[in-house]
Amino acid sequence: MDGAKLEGKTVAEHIVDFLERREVKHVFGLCGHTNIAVLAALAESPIDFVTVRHEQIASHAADAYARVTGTASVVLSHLSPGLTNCATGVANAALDCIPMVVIAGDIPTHYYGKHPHQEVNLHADAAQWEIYRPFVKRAWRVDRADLMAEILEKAFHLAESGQPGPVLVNVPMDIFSEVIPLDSFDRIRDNTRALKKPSIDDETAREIIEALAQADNPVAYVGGGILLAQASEELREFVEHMGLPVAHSLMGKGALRDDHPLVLGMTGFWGTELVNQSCLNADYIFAVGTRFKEADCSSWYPGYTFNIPGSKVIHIDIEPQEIGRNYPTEIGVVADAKAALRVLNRVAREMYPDGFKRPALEQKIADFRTDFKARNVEMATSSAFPMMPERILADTRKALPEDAIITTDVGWNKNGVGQQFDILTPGSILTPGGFATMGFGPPGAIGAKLAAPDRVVISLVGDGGFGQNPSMLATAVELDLGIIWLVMNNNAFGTIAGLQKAHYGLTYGTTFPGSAAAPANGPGYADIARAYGAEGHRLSAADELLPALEAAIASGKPTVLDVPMINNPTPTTGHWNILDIYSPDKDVSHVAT
Ligand SMILES: Cc1ncc(C[n+]2csc(CCOP(=O)(O)OP(=O)(O)O)c2C)c(N)n1
Ligand SMILES: [Mg+2]
Repeated sequence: MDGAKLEGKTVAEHIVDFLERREVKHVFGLCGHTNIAVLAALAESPIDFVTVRHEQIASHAADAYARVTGTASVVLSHLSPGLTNCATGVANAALDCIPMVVIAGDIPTHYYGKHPHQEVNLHADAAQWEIYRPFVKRAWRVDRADLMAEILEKAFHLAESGQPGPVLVNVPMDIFSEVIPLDSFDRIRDNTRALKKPSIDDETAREIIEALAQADNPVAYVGGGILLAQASEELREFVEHMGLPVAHSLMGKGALRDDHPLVLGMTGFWGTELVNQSCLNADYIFAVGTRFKEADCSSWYPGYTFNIPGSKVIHIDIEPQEIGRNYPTEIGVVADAKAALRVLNRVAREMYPDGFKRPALEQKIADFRTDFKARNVEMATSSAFPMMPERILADTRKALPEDAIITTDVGWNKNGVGQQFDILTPGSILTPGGFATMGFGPPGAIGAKLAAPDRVVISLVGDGGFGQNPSMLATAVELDLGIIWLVMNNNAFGTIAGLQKAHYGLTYGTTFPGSAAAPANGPGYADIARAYGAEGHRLSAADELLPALEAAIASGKPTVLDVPMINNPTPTTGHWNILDIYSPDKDVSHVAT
């Protein structure tokens, strides 16, 4: 050790100490000349650095990791192209309210504005941090080493509190290497690491219970806020006591197990008739942890998913901006879902000890499920090859244990999964809801597996989505992560191909050459997997899928299953406003192929 190290430590070393004290176990990222001081400090730490081949993989993996652990994940990025590569995953996390702290290296402070290597300086000097402003909760450029302790602490607090989300701590590389006193972080050492969350008062709770008790057709409508607050148990207790049927947004999927007798299903574009009709007929909508966004509300057109006004809205959310944004709200409450539901459960039991039972409603839900399954059975058992998407989903559900973690991408794997794939453990589906990012699922599975190594992790992904980030296989193989990537290969950006066909009668720029059965020039995903050192299998008959999945689970090896699939759109009873943009005055259905 040299003399300077005896009296101080570099900022990079302090940062790593701080992360250790916060019990961070993994940092996701990619190197560059601006962040190797941090990597050198990480090399001496029990924290594992998960190195990737593209920064988007780091941010998607970190996003999924935070979804599973429930705490802020950490990304370490290089400057400029590293940070912009990383941006899509950070924005994806932001739109789904996922806590994340991105630490990025930047040009040295003494070269601000001189155009040092890779500086972003077109509108302001050393301005790369501003690129993140529209999607992070806050971006800091750290211009003085002695501010690092309090900025890092604020960064974690902000990422995890209120409506969670990513933050950026942008650090000029000379600051990482500055030596500061050993006690520089002492003043924050004894601060609490977690903040208490806001709840609801008894008076408002009574008002809500009374409104729901008097309602004829109340419906609970829940979103990802339930899962972020880890409030599934409190939700279950409340809806069972009040006899409320439960509709959910895409992000709210799995808030209650899908086979719970009160679950209606996912609303919106890809909702079923039961859920959309139940919401339309509701006199009260009891909404928790949701933002009523377009896809979940059939573009807010009356008559498809919600009929508001008409139905009255009670809305509980941690973020005031979400309340009343799209629909008039009768009672709005800013509160954490878990804290609020705890109070509501206590007050409901005080006011109505016997609770409410709606056997006719439960029967209606059960009948619909039986009927839906019966209507789907032909497709769900079809031996057609390329396979029917319904059969792929049915066989996958059969092969997986109840607590398997499923990452989706966008396409059939998200819309069809939201509609007809039962999630049986809260928080076990990770989906890119707000940003709908093609390419999220495969690297997301890496983060999920690192966070929950003992659980089966599968990425359901389209061929388009898999093509976005195949180099994530390098990381999975290096870390020997037994993940399964099931490529639902319809040889197309199928979801968009379906829309284009419906409105323009063609598929130009939306399908790939060749066919799903015999891709003339298409990539061989199984070959790609094997080239990276993973297992890779291309299926040649529908009956091969279930055994292939079982074998992949049993092997515990990283495995890509390339599954040829018919390019049929996900059926829907909802509505999407783009119909009126592309085909005004025509009765075009997005179900058409
Ligand atoms: C990064 C990104 N680019 C483009 C889109 C628009 N988009 C939505 S679905 C889709 C097609 C996805 O294709 P694939 O992964 O093969 O799934 P499929 O629709 O065929 O089931 C595209 C391009 C997007 N959501 N994200
Ligand atoms: Mg596809």
